[in-house]
Amino acid sequence: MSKEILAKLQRAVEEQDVEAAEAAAREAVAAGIDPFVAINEGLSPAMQTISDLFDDGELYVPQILFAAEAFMNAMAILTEKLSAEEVSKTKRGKVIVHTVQGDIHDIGKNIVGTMLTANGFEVIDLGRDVPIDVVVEKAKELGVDMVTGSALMTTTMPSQRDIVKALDEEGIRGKVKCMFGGAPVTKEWVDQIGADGYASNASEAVIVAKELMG
Ligand code: B12
Repeated sequence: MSKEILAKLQRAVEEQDVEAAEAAAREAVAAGIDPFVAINEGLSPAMQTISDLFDDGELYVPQILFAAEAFMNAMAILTEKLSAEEVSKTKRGKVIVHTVQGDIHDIGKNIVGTMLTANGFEVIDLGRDVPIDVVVEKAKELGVDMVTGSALMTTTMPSQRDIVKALDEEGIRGKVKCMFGGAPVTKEWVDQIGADGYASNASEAVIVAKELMG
C-alpha cells in the first residue's frame, strides 16, 4: 500500500503533474507514511529522473518548472504537520540554509533544509540568490551555529568561498561552521575554500551537520 503511494508520488513528479503530486502527498499523509521516506523514496528519485532527462535534452525548461512545482507542493503537504511537531523538539543548533548569490536553483536546498529540520536543527531559510552580505549579517544577528549554502552552477560556486572569507573578516568564522553542497560542488572544493563540511545529498548533510555540531 505505502509502496503504491510512493510510486504514485514519483510518477506524478516525473510526469510534471502538479495536481497528481499534491493528491499523492495527501494520500501519503493520510496513510501515515513518514514524510522523509516519502521525500527520499518518492520525490527525490523523481527529481533525479527529471535532471537526467533535462541533461539528455529530452525535457525543456517549462517541463522542469512544472516538475519543480509538483515537487515543492508535494513536499509542503508532506511536511506541514511535521514543522509543528518539530518546533517543540530540543534543537541541535541554529542553521542558515540558502542558495548562493546569483543562483536560483532551490530544490536541493529545500530538501536539505527539510531534512535538517526533521533532525532537530533550527533552520533559518534565507531563500535563493541571497547576497553574501545578507548571509553574513543574518549569521551575526541571529547568532547561528552553522551557515550552509547550495550552489548548482560552476559560476556561482565562488560565492561559497566568499562567504567563508566574509565570515572571517567579520571575526565570527571561529563560531560559525560552514557546510556547502550542490551538484557541481565537491569535497575537494570545500576543503580548498577552507569550509568545514560537504555532503553530496540531504541524508549525508544531516550526518555531517551532526558531526560538525559535536
Ligand atoms: C531544475 C533546474 C532548473 C530550474 C530550477 C527550479 C528551482 N526552483 O530550483 C530552472 C528551470 C528555473 C533552472 C534555471 C536555470 N538553470 Co538550471 N537546472 C535544473 C536541473 C535540471 C535540476 C536541478 C535540480 O533541482 N536537481 C534536483 C536536486 C534534488 O538536486 P541538487 O540540487 O543537486 O541537490 C542535492 C545535492 O546536490 C545536495 N545539495 C544541494 N544543496 C546542498 C546544500 C548543502 C549545504 C549540502 C550539504 C548539500 C546540498 O543535496 C540535494 C538533495 O540530495 C539542473 C541539472 C542538474 N543535473 O543538476 C540544471 C542546471 C543546474 N541549470 C543550469 C543552468 C545553466 C540554468 C540557467 C542559467 C539556464 C538559463 N540559461 O536561464 C538558469 C539559472 C538562472 C540562475 N541565475 O540561477 C546548468 C548549470 C551549468 C553550470 N554552469 O554549472 C545545469 C547543470 C543544466 C545543464 N546541464 O546545463 N534550472
